[in-house]
Amino acid sequence: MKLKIAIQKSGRLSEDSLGLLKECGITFNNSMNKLKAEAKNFPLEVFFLRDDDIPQYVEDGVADIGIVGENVMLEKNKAVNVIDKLGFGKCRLSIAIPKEKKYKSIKDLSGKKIATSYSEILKSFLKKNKVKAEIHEISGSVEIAPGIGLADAICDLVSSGSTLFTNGLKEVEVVLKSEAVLIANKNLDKEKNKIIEKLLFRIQSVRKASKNKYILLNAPNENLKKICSILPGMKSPTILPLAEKGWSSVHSVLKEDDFWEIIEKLKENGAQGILVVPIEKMIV
Ligand code: PRT
Ligand code: ZN
Repeated sequence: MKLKIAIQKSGRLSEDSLGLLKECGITFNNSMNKLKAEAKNFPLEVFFLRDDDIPQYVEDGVADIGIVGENVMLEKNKAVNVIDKLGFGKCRLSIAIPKEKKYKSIKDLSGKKIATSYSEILKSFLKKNKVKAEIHEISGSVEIAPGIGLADAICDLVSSGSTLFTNGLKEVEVVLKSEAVLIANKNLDKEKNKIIEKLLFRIQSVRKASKNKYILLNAPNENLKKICSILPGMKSPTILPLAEKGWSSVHSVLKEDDFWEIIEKLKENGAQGILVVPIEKMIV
């Protein structure tokens, strides 16, 4: 029995999707530019597909699970379960207008023509906000629509914002924040769910590890109590005596988000020789 996973064949999510499986210790036999690949050391078969097709394939059970942007999942509105957020492919779906146009509130979109490839998501966003606007569905190069007189506004994905900028547009509303998610078919049997559980355990260990750093530092013994109270640690920090009298080595785990703040406090409290190293896997 093999679990079938659908991932994007070539695009923004391809490298990270495959990279995640590899970080989970899963390796593959055949070359990657085919339609399918079989894992050597895990009951997994990978299908490489266009991202737009992934929700449908997962709903139909052609693939058991899939990795796709939340934006695509919501737009396609298929009956699938979301099992986990994956932390990559982050972007937002936003409404933008020509930068010289005035904008006070969402009401300013009333009666306007908005070009988008995300008409379903946009439709429900406008409805929720009680705005009546015309949606003009186009499949690509949405950002040029206002410039060629096709629309007054656009609703498209944004990450750095440079595409909007170079097209003379400004972001006025965030419709949705999105990242890659792991979706699953709704009717999987026990055996497949077991494989998913195993895979999910590995994914979560990899994700946790990437969010945390291992820290080693030297501290004078009289400051140890204070330094330990600054460090969160998985349980409590490890303390080892140094050869030099009156000093100890302290080891712990830090969250990436708290990193700079904690480092500063540690320095203020006499920590020296601070080393911060990445963690590959983290099992808690
Ligand atoms: O061929 P296939 O249909 O599989 O791929 P695709 O061309 O439809 O999708 P692709 O590879 O472009 O994107 C796949 C997924 O990546 C999207 O569905 C999102 O979930 C996610 N993602 C993250 C993005 C972006 N960031 C992103 N910036 N998808 C698209 N963009 C585009 C956006 O449409 C705009 O044209 O990048 C441009 C804006 O980028 P900035 O950095 O200039 O703001
Ligand atoms: Zn696509």
